[in-house]
Parts: sequence; structure tokens; C-alpha cells
Amino acid sequence: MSFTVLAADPASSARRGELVLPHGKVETPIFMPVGTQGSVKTLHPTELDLLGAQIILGNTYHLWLRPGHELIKELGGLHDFTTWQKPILTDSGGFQVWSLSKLRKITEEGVHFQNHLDGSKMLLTPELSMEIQAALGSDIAMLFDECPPYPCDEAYAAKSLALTTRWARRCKDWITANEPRSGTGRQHHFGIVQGSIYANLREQSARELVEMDFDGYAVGGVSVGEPEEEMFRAIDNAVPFLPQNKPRYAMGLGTPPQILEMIGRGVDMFDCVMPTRIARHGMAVTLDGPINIKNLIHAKDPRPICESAHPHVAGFSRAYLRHLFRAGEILGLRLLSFHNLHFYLRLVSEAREAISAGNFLDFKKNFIDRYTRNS
Ligand code: PRF
Repeated sequence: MSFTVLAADPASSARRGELVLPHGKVETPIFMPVGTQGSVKTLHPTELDLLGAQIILGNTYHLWLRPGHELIKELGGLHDFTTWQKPILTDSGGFQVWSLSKLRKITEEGVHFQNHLDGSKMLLTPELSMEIQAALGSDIAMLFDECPPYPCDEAYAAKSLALTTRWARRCKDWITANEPRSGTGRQHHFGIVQGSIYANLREQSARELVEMDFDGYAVGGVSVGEPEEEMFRAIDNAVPFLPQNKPRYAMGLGTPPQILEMIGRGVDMFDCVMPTRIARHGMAVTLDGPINIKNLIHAKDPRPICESAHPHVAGFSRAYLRHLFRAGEILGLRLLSFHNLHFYLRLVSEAREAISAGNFLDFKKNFIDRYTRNS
């Protein structure tokens, strides 16, 4: 078994675990920094190590279009290409086609779209997505799914889910035919539960994927514009039908409080562009909630960005960080990206400790109370 539950919180569904992958172990709950193009924006891989990042995310869609999975494979796979030698998870591409390219069309075969780089017509299928991810050599490859929009009526959600399930079957067939390796050294594959806001569809999706037997299960189609309660409900409607002994991953979330809420609901893995994206706009997460470092109130502030900041950032005053942003200095983007990722990685690390200590719900409440006090 690649996944072991090491401790379970008696008062919630939170659990602490360990996932063994070809490029190393991952402690869960874990946050995965996003490196869409094979780079976590502005950061050096040694800095990711320094932050304690254990696994990062890459995107099939972007790396397929540029520089191409064959070139990456020729140069030793995504790990050697980027020099990041710890685990990598790749998303399957369908979701990114949907959010980035124009003129998209879904058929039984796959997703037809116009390449956003050169305008050419392309087709991404379940089999091709698996082939690209195998060539990239990621530790975890995601199945090819359709993420329905929000809002979405039940008839559309059911039709979309039926297609996602047929695509999952095609992915499974491709894996069975093409992945001869076994054990923890092989590429792992995660199914993606869809079904929008409909409890019956979420249950059906989870059951069908579990029946096909994957290494882990993600909940997709969340954080697509729905109210937060709907997002929590979607997780609650899927998790009870997922096996205890496999990792669970909520795709594309969230704020620090949302991540703790999800951990309390039994989710083990997270990814989100938010910490690095907002950093480039001068936003920093702190124990007292998010702040905009460009704001005038920080102009003469000698304090560090956050009392929990990493030593590499804690020595800089808020006034200096504000100056860097106002002067357009790249160091500002780098320092806030580093800080925000440190904040997220520290959050999940503290959550793991709290689960082991049996006080996860207290930890969650104290964190969220302080984080949201000023909002
Ligand atoms: N499917 C895939 N990737 C995703 C999502 C999804 O539903 C989401 C939704 N939050 C983010 N990334 N394949």
C-alpha cells in the first residue's frame, strides 16, 4: 500500500497519513505549490526545499503545448527537466483547456480546442492525457475529466458525469495496457469525483470510480464560483463513499480557513495558485488575515510581514517590502511568494501535528478565529 493513515482525529474526519511515491514520501495533510509550466513562479527549487515543499503540481495542458512532452521525456522527464527531484502531481488538462482556450468543444472522443499559443486546432483525449503524463513522468497522474460550470442544472451535471465516467474507464484501460510496473515505484493515478452540487451524482461518481480502483481520489468541480457552503457540501457528499485507506485530494483550493475546514472533512491533499498569484499583486497571508503590502498603512511599519514568517523573510520590514512593490523590484514578488507558500506549508504542518496531538478542532477554531477577526 502506498498510503498509510498514521493518526485519525476522534472529533472530526481529519487524519494524518503518509503517501509513498516514486520520488519520495509525502506527509498528509499536504499543500502542493503550483508549478504550471514546470516552475513555481519566481522560486528556485532549492527555495521550495527550504520551505519544506514535499510535492508540487505541474500541468499537462501547458507542458504538452510548450515545450512538448516528447522533448521533456527526451531530457529525462519533468524531474530532470526542472531539477525538482521530489514528487510531482500532474493535472490532466481538461480543466485547463476549459479555462484557457477559446472555441472549445466537448465530444465523446475528447476536448477539441484552439491552441492559445498559436491558434491551431487540437484534440485532447483521455488516452492522450495519460500518454502525456506518462511521458512527463509525474508521480501522480490525474484522470481526464470534465469539470461542469457553476451553476449547472441537474440534467447537464448528470450527462457531464456520465462522460467523465466513460473517460475514466478509457484512462483505466490505457493504464492497464501501458503501465507494466507495480509497487510504489510506478506512476500513481487518481480518479476525479464530479457531479456538481448534486448529492446523488457525487455519490454515484465516487462509487463508480472506487469500483474501477485507483490509487487515490480527488474531488473536482469545486471552487468554481459556488458559495462556500456548497463547496463544503460537495466534499461531504463525496468523502463518505471514498475508501479510508486511499488519499483524498480537493482540487484548486482554497483560503487558509477553507483548507482547515476541508482537512476536518477528511481531505488529505490541496493545491491552489492563490498563495503565489496574490503574492505577485502584493497580497500576503498573515495570522491576522490577508494584507495588501502596497497599502499606505505599511509605509513606515518596521514590523515583519507576519510573526510566523520564515527567517529568510522575517528580517525585512513591511516598509521595505512595500518599497520593493512600489519600485517594481522583482525581489518583492519573490519574497511574498516565498512567504505565502511558507504560510500554507506551515499551516498543513501544524494541522498534522494537531491531528497527532488529538486537538485538531481547537487548532482549527483558534486559527480561523484570529484569521477572520478583522474581516
Ligand atoms: N478537474 C481537474 N482539475 C481541476 C479541477 C477539476 O474539476 C478543479 C476544480 N476546482 C481545479 N483543477 N482535472
